[in-house]
Amino acid sequence: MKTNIITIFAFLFVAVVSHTSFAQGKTVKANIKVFGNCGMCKERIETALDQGGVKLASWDTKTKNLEVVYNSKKITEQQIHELIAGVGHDTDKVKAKNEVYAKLPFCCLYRDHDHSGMKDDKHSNH
Ligand SMILES: [Cu+2]
Repeated sequence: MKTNIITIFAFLFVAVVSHTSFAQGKTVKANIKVFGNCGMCKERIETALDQGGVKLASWDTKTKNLEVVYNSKKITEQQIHELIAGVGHDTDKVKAKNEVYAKLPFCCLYRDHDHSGMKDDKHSNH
């Protein structure tokens, strides 16, 4: 009988410890390829990620790389992809819906035009 009680306590201990580490979550850093053109895209992408759980989101207009730091307990990488696609930007995993993409300003239509050689100030007043 005594062994049984010890076993139960051991199980409880393991359960409490694993639950605690899950509750705290983990800070995860990820690099995600996000398609876009200009400074407006950058603002749109980063604003979409202005969410609880996202600690840092920085998109580079030239490399199309999004650096994101998030708490894995509050948000998943999949949700981050969906948030970006939700504002009209394709990622390497999730594509934006055509109707959302079609509403983007002309200069942001990255599927049809490549503005990588253009300076941002040339199309900031559209
Ligand atoms: Cu843009």
